[in-house]
Amino acid sequence: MKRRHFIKNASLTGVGLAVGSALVGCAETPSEDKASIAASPASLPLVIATWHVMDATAKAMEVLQAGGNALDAVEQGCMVEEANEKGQSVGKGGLPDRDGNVTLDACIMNKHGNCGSVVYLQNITHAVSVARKVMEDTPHVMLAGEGAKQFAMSKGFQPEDLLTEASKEAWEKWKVEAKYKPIINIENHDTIGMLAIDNNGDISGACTTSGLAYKLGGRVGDSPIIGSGLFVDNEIGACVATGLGEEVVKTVGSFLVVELMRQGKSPQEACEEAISRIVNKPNSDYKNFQVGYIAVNKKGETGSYAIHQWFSMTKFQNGVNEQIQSDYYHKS
Ligand code: SD4
Repeated sequence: MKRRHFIKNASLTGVGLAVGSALVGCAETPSEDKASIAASPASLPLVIATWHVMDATAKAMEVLQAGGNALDAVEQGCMVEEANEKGQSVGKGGLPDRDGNVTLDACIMNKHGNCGSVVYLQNITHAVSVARKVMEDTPHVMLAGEGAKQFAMSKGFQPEDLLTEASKEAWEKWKVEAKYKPIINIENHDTIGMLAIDNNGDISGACTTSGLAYKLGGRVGDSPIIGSGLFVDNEIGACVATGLGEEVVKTVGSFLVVELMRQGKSPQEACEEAISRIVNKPNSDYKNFQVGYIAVNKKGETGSYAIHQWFSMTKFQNGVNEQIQSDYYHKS
């Protein structure tokens, strides 16, 4: 299994929705090369992504090595996972909300600080590409729901049923086990966030997700929220988040990481500080949820950090495409 499942109980204040938590999943063989070790002076181009997504980083690197820019690289890299029906996380095959609807959130941000985003998008596999069209072809940043879908179709995206047999079965099983009660259930978190620096030294990022499995209908997480799920500042660096989006939004996590890098912190230090803002809140329930960040600075140094074990980053640089096990906060 290449993805992790966070399983346990955690109630989301106000909506009585239980969202997942403790990590019982698994990661691929961790590299000894911990992300906390400072990166050596980087050679470009460079791609990093959340979790174990080597096909996606390979695609992004192929784009960069062919002379493509970082924006094309992150879009095409994320599209690999969106099209992967076996990954029940992103795009086609994503796990649905509790009513059985697959709803996607995605965003993209370029070297100029321009961005586009879609929230609660249905029936369109490549949400990241729709987000790019929002950025490039409209005066807006964000389109939601039916409007986002209509916009996508006007741009030639074909509507399709994103609920695969496997995801439908998982949802039906969830309904039986959880008795469709909104307090205790099992959730999977999944997202791909990707950051790239191209041969010109320019940075772009993207993030795409089906969000929390079995979420309330209408729920939107951090992933399409610029500054929370993703932030790029071409002068400084970039960050992308994964995990329980509500906690990322509350701390505007990705923007925070980039601002910390602006103040002189390394990507690793900045990710650690952003996690500490979450876990050190009064009454933080951090033992029952996961958040992870990956970041890159203008020098091509990278970092990653999470609350819990098993978060990882895939990094493709200098001809090596590898999974790097992330350091984490909660060690006991
Ligand atoms: C969300 N942050 O919708 C996303 C979920 C996620 O790995 O990252 N899963 O809250």
